[in-house]
Amino acid sequence: MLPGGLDIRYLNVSIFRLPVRLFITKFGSMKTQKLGTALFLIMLLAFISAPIVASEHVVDLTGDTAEVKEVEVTSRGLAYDVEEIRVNLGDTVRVTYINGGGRHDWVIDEFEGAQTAIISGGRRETIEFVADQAGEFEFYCSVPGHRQAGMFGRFIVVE
Ligand SMILES: [Cu+2]
Repeated sequence: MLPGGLDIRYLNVSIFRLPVRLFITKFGSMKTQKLGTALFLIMLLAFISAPIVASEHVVDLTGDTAEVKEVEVTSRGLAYDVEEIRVNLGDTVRVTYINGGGRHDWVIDEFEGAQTAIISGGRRETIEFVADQAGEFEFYCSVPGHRQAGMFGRFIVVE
């Protein structure tokens, strides 16, 4: 997903389809048609592989045996570099939020203490909380408009 909820796959379709169609219709000879087909296949491959290239950054701590589960989350612009964090029910989780620029925080509503202050770019803050309920939650930036712009991720507590 891109900021604003735009899916990169749909973006690729619209970017690639039009030039391919123009290319194929503009040049009618066999040679260019073959070239057009090859070009189309190359672009189709790019379209198919795009979701793999843009794979999510998941931090899975469910197999981590440390007493405190530690994770670093950095933001660049209006996005965190981590899209999903997985822990076990009852885990003590230590999150270090590193602000890559702008004014942001890192918050989960459902867990006590799962909230940094709003900090400036270049600063970091470490918080600790207990993941005392199972389920899928969302971490996000509470600065108005940022969550809507894509500054959020999943926090999954496995029972
Ligand atoms: Cu923010």
